[in-house]
Amino acid sequence: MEAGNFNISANAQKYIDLEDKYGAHNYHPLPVVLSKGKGAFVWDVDGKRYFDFLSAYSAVNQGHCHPKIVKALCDQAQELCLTSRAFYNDCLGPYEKFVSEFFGYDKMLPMNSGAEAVETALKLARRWGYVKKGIPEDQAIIICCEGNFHGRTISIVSMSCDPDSYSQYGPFTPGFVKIPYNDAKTLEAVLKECGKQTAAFIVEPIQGEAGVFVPDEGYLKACYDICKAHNVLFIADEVQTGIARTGKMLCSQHEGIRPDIVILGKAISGGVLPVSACLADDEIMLTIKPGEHGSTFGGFPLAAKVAVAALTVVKEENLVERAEYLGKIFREEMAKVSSPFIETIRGKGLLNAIVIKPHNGKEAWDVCLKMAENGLLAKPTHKHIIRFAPPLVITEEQLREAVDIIKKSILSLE
Ligand code: IF1
Repeated sequence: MEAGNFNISANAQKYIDLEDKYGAHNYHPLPVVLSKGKGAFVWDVDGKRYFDFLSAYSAVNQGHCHPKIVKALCDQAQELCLTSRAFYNDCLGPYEKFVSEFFGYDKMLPMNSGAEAVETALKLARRWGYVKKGIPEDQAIIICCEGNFHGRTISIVSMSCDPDSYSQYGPFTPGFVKIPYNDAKTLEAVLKECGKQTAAFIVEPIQGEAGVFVPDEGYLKACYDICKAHNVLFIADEVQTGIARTGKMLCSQHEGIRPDIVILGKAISGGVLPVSACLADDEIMLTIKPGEHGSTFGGFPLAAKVAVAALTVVKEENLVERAEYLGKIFREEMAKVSSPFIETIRGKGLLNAIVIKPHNGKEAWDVCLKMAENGLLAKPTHKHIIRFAPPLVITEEQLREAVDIIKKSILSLE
């Protein structure tokens, strides 16, 4: 996509050229080169300030370079960085206790990327299916939803319906059955037919990548009840929706359900390190025995200290309440904008999106370039949907200033 008349300085172009020459071309970023972040803001290499309305896809809920989280990183980095799990250390146990109690589960299994935690959940579900449910070996089914995004490993893209995610990466991992999102009836029909062989149902409480697709009220609860009726595990992928983003600590809590397995990533570290985890109770978690799963860096001392600090900040700074309150203001203010570009505004808490109707030969990408010119960063997903997800530490005054930038940018393109 073109950069339009977006001005790229020689200084910025230098960095863009380096990535082009020496880096894989597996992304198409907006032509903005960042060098500093603090709170709800980032600055580019020329010193221009932007509101960050992507938050690294909801990894920076606590704001960029939060001092308490950075301090936890720096302090631990001078003591002990990595032991591997060949030995114990004085950080992992306290971390596991903290996280298990924070979310109310018996145990957690620490990993690094969100995809690794998703893979861990899939392995836990299959293992539980064989060991506890008695599904015949190698025949476990896991049901997933069309429009999902759970990461980019081969097994995860085996669940995907997006050719950009899966095409020419086959052969794919078997055992996944895809059903429409926001459709509990189909889940019930599929489980009536093959519930005995089904280990789990994996779902995003809100489909982020699909364009902040908020399911109907009661959908998650209905699916949860159907899973319970068929002795099927309910897995919530809260990598993007978790950690206060949608106005609850976990998005699943909007419907009062307690998933059998919760997958966390991104903001569990406040965007300081790749940290992820699976949460589950003993009946599920203890089906994996010593030496049957793990990772060199999973739960390492830096991650342990950073994640405890990051989760502490969420509570200390009331980020759940802030996301709920400020999200309402965002949607109310944007609903006041009358523009041929705006088709739909949707979201929960501070995970929102605007569906852009192309107009005047301009589309979502052009809106994002114009917002960048005006000092706000956001990026389209699936061509016509712009996700708006600022750090949850944004103040009401800053949010209103940002909304004015969004309005001004959209109106200027008409
Ligand atoms: C990219 C998308 C978002 C996720 C959910 C697991 C993962 C993700 C619900 C895997 C990761 C990231 C991946 C990142 C961009 C971003 C993304 F556009 F790719 F789809 F947020 F919507 N479950 N999402 O959203 O976590 O392995 O990345 O740590 O790949 O460009 P990860």
